[in-house]
Amino acid sequence: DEKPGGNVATIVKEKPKAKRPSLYKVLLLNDDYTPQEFVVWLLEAVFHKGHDEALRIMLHVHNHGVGICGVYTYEVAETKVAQVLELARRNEHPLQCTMERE
Ligand code: NFA
Repeated sequence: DEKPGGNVATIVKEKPKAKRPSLYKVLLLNDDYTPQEFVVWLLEAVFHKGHDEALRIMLHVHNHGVGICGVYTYEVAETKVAQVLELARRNEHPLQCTMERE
């Protein structure tokens, strides 16, 4: 819409800023009382692991003291931790679960 010599608008295409969300590891902690089969069941139910993978993760936690159940965005990780703690509490197991930024 400009006459010669007038202002010429420069159109700058802004790059869509796709900020990747921070990711959080959900960690399961070993204890001496929670039954192994409860941990396997929980890994299947809460973290959608197949039976073999659930067994592998449970044994890793049992043998090493801590293990990763999965990696999620903040709110999903927070929900998983809350679900684990509530299921452990309801079943009177001392199982502990926490999250840590990757
Ligand atoms: N260490 C527990 C037991 O021998 C099993 C367990 C595994 C507990 C992983 C918590 C996490 N009964």
